[in-house]
Amino acid sequence: MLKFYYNTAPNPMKVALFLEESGLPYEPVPIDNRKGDQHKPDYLAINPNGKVPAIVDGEVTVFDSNAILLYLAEKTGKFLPENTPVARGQLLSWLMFVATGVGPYSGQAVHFRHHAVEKLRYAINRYAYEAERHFAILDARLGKQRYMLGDAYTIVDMAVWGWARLTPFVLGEDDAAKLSNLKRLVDEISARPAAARAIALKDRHVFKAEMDDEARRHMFPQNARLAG
Ligand SMILES: N[C@@H](CCC(=O)N[C@@H](CS)C(=O)NCC(=O)O)C(=O)O
Repeated sequence: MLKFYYNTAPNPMKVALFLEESGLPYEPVPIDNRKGDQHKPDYLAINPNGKVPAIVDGEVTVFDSNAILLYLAEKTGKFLPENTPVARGQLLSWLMFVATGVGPYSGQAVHFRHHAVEKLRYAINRYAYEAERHFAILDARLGKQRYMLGDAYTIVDMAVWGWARLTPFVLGEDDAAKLSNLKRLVDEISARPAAARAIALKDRHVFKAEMDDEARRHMFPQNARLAG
């Protein structure tokens, strides 16, 4: 059975949503980042980047959330746009936009706003600005059409949902509230039974809740270089 290495962070949750939407049988395998599971040799053999998510599907291993979404969509033939060069161009563009822009800028915005050992006004402003700018591009598109690629719900909407459901945490409540079209999509997807099942995965395993010294040591190893 397909193994899904996960925790409840935004990138694994996109894949959890696809797995629940598609009905593919899978075994969720917890990777507790706050306990350092992501750095263990067995897991690094699956994902050399030491992050979640990853999947092992028979002899196929795939890591990076949007790569997994594309792999699973092509495997099942589900949640893809029509098979034309024009639609595929849009699919790849928006999938990569989320992978290389929305995700990384949101991640860094969260880091500097909530976790950095020094509260750096310049860094907080830089990443908040870029995260907000990326979400505003999604919001503008969703002001013109129901889903990211048009009339059909696809893996791009799932990729967007992973991060967009956390905009209050990423951007702050006030700036998140301005993204009304994005919120409409998030609310619609979150109301789907598959999303409820994906979110309920958090109850299947116990993950370390505290962001204490041990968790910071595993998640922010760069801090060791600041010591001394
Ligand atoms: N590009 C990767 C990023 C994965 C990523 O950053 N995952 C985070 C959780 S959302 C993680 O595992 N962080 C653990 C760490 O940095 O130690 C993807 O889209 O899957």
